[in-house]
Amino acid sequence: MVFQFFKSSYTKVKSALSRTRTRFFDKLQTLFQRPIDEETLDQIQRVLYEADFGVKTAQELTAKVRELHRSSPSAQQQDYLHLLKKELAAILNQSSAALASIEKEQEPFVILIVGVNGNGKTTSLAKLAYLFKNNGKKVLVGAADTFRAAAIEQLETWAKRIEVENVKGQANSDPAAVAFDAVQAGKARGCEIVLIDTAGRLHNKAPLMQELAKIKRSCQKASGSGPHETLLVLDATTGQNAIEQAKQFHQVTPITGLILTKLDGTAKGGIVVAIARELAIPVKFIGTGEGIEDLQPFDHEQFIQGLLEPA
Ligand SMILES: Nc1nc2c(ncn2[C@@H]2O[C@H](COP(=O)(O)OP(=O)(O)OP(=O)(O)O)[C@@H](O)[C@H]2O)c(=O)[nH]1
Ligand SMILES: [Mg+2]
Repeated sequence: MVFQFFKSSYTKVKSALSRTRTRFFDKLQTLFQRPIDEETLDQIQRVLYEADFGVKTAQELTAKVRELHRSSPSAQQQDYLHLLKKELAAILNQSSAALASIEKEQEPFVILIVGVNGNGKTTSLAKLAYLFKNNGKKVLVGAADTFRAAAIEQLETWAKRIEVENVKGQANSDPAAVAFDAVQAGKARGCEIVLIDTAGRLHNKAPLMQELAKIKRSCQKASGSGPHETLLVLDATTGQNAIEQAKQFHQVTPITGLILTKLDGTAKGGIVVAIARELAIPVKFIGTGEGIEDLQPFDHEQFIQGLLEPA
């Protein structure tokens, strides 16, 4: 199965980046109009750092600006912006937003959603389910967050609203068993996509991380070939800590892609670049709001344009 229908809406990406753009791009534009001396370069580096691009990237990009100024002292604002766009593209280009593809006989396509508490797992899962549903896929969601009764209800409410199948267990029951049942039910009911929600867990709590590995094995056992994607949900507003979370989750259960939520809620959208730089895991989707349609496949060209072009 190949998911060619995922198209990113630039209007949504641009609107989600508006806070970052006002805090970062506007300052940068002003700085590029000044003489590029050491003080201006310091400020450029600070602006990059404050937007969460990460120390290394902030230093390197500033060094590139210095180099351009040395080699072409007459360079203008547009030349510097062009340089930054090119450098960012080189960093972001490395990751592909495409979901894995599977053969028809391996269906259902199983996606496991994991992450730290409150990062936006359940909401992103519902948004993804909606995206698949709207593209003609038969979808089932499994409520393997059995830790909180409210979580089971939350997913059930979404499932009813977007009209997809739902499998749930009892509160406090074994989440691995619910995941197993959900995949089995997906198979039996001829679903093409099964999305499994899991409880929020702190990346430094070993028993909870082991539980995740067990849930994953359960999906494997039930589907034979899945989970085909294990997507880690990161909250863009948590800044550099998101990178640490990703490293720890990846160690316990290999992550195939990231969903970076709440880009609309931060002025530090540079975190996308820091993540691409630090982790060999592609950002596959970005969360651009709380609504059901506010999930976009990550398109690095749109992202750079949204960041470095006037509104
Ligand atoms: N603004 C904004 N809010 C979001 C986004 N994604 C999720 N949220 C909000 O974040 C809050 C938490 O979302 P949930 O989906 O319940 O998070 P969770 O990771 O499932 O939480 P736990 O199950 O408690 O670990 C909700 O209020 C969501 O509406 C986003 O992209 N933008
Ligand atoms: Mg949840």
